[in-house]
Amino acid sequence: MKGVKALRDTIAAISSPKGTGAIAIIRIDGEKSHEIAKKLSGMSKIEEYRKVYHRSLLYNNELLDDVNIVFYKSPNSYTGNDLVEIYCHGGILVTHKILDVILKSGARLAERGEFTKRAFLNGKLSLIQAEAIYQIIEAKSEMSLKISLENLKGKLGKEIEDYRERLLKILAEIEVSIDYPDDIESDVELIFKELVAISNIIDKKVENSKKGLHLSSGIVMTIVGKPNSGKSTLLNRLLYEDRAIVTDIPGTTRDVIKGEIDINGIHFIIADTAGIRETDDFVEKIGIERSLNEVKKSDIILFVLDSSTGFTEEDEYIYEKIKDYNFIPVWNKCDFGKKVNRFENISVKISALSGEGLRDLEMKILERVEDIVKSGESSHVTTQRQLEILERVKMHLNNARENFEKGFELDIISIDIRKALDELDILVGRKFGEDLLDTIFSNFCVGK
Ligand SMILES: Nc1nc2c(ncn2[C@@H]2O[C@H](COP(=O)(O)OP(=O)(O)OP(=O)(O)O)[C@@H](O)[C@H]2O)c(=O)[nH]1
Ligand SMILES: [Mg+2]
Repeated sequence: MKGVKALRDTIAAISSPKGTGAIAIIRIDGEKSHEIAKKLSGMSKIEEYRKVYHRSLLYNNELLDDVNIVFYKSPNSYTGNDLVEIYCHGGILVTHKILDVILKSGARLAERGEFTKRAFLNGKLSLIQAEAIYQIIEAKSEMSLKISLENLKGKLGKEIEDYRERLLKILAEIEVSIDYPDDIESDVELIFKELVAISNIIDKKVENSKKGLHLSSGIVMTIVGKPNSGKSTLLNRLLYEDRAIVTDIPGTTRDVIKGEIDINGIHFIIADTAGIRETDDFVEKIGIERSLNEVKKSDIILFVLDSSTGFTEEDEYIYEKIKDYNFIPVWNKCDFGKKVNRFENISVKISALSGEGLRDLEMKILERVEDIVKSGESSHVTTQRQLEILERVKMHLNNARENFEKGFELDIISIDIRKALDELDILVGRKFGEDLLDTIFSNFCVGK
């Protein structure tokens, strides 16, 4: 923290997206925010806070715009400081002229995420809530949006508070046991039980968080199959756009082509790949290597088969490569051919060309990713930073548990519990360093 001044000096920024819109929002925060806005709007006194005032903004007698202004009085604002929001017309020029005048009147341009950083430093938000705000803005799927909203509402924070309290209680009981070592045989038993219980909860949370984090960036789905089976046609169909080149020449797709889709609110990163076959063509070979590489990174694979040719040796070759992965056999061109001679019961029959069977395929995909989705739905941490900390909590608690089992002294065991507690404090932002805050808030946009 650069001292209290850094928290209260006057900053301003455009908080709405760049570009033209119906309305733009300019925020001013800090000591001089009210004074600046009053001067520009010709208001001698603020009658009421959090009320919308319709005023003209003037600077050196020049009319800047007709705007709505809301004044927030510390501590009842987003940042906890005196804050002003100006809603002006959403033109690029008009917005920048107003910001310019505000800066000339004594504000400085806000850094990325500085409003939210102030909210955190003023105790309006926990670090987890501040991070949740960023996640809400960035959310790509309904599910990650839902989890981030829950985290903003404090769900995760409360859970972590609960872990903290339970660990503190364990520490207190260890103290008692050390002070009164005689009558505590059964208490030690209880302490151990509680330690195991909470370390199990954290283990589970780490596991769910990993899956959840993965989920929020998108489930990775790869389309593979022999050349000409209709993979690119399927990609285009799933994306509702002509992304990949489709021809009847086998070996058309050479590189991996990616797109993103939502199916029932779940986000997928989907990759079309070069048709896999044995070939002497140098470029095609590289493409095929890339296809096989994509397979390794996939959560789910769509194995596209051609029902006009039936299952061939080429398909067998591909099957050998993907059989240990989570794959769905997809018999394509069902409008055209009927040679469905493998995976009869577990496959989906579609026509990528006409769209027939696509809904069945989507349902099958959802069925297959159900496990990933379920763990992603439960409350979890949503950033890499949070996950790394939680993993350290897990490690310390597992150490404590092992030391207990090895019969170590209670005060040795309490060292690891304290370390776990420290990490939990860092997680919610009870303890923090300036560089940590810089890293977190520099991801935000200006004006947030
Ligand atoms: N009748 C019919 N033709 C299809 C269907 N899907 C794709 N095709 C045709 O099959 C040919 C190959 O389609 P692509 O989508 O390019 O096949 P691919 O699997 O991407 O081929 P490569 O990139 O060469 O590996 C094209 O002529 C498509 O129009 C389908 O469901 N029915
Ligand atoms: Mg293709």
